[in-house]
Amino acid sequence: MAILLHNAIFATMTEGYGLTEAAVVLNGDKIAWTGPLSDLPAPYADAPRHDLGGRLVTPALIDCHSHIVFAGDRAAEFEMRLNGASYEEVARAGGGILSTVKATRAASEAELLAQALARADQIIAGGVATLEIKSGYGLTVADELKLLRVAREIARHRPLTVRVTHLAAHAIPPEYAGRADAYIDEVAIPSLRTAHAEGLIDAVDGFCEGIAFSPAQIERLFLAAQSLNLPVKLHAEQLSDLKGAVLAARFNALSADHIEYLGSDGVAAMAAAGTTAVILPGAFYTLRETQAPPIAALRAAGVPMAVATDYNPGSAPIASLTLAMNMACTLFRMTPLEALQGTTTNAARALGLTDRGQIVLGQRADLAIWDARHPAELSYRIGATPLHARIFGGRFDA
Ligand code: DI6
Ligand code: FE
Repeated sequence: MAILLHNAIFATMTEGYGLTEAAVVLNGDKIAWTGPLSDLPAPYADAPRHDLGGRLVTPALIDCHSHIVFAGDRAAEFEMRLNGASYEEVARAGGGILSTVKATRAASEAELLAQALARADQIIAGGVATLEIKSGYGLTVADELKLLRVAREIARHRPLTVRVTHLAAHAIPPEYAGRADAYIDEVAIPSLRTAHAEGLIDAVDGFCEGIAFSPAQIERLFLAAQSLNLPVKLHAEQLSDLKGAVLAARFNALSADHIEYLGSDGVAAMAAAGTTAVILPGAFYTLRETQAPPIAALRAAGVPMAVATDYNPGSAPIASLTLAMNMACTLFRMTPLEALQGTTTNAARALGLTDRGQIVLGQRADLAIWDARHPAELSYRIGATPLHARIFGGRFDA
């Protein structure tokens, strides 16, 4: 079933914004034709026409880094930090990630799914059609598998493509305190093998940080991922420079994420490997960090930059991808064009997807229609989501 979209400004995201007023035909779940309405091929002459009233149309947004499968919330921790505690102090005091782990382990799969679906709905309402979701709040083999199943299940309930990432190497649970190597051997790697065998995962991630796992521990996990032919990603250089991005690049990682403390060696390694930088200003903002990622150096080196929410209960309780774009511009001096590339073409790249992120022939028919005239408005507005309508797989949302 084909539909025709016209009277709109399309940001095709080819060579910059790639703005055009040409018409677009969607056929099934693919973009089937673009061009001036006067050249419409005969087979599409009778396709239902949608006059978009001069609105802006972009590829549907892609949120390439989130942790939305968890139970509970961390409003109390938010308050604790406002009373003076640092993120690391909260984590070392057994709070932080571990309080979410406790609540998540206690929750049933059905409860986790219901909570995750509510968060997915918030994200979809922001114009997103592809969402990456990580595990990482279970931290036992059984609980990590539980989270991964819930993440996979979401796409069966919502018009959304979900890419699932294994993140058992997210934190060291209390029962493994001081035994991070044993955790990698007994939980992270076995859960990875089982999850892969059950078809639950698309990529493997880890948290390389003083409060989490060392580069040597991450390397053992990455070797296991490599033996299963699974692509890797890494939370790297968020709070310190452990050279995680250099390690990730050595494994041809899809992305290195956060990277506030990335050095010039990391920038060069990512550029050489084609690893995408995933910029997460929501966490930087929430933690009131002061060291911004080296955007100018990444730009100069030609490292592709993506922007994501990092939606999680601790460091980034942010559901809005356009707000993350605004923060990337205002806090990190990314340009509105880079911010939109970061949630379309480069976000697809960070997930290893080549079938989406641009409005061109043959790409998936996932589009966002905005109450806006120029793409810079998406990064410029704060606290309003100017989404007019969303199209997923060639169909308007009901
Ligand atoms: N880095 C982060 O910012 C989040 N995870 C990570 O590896 C924090 C997750 C949390 O605090 O719950
Ligand atoms: Fe994260």
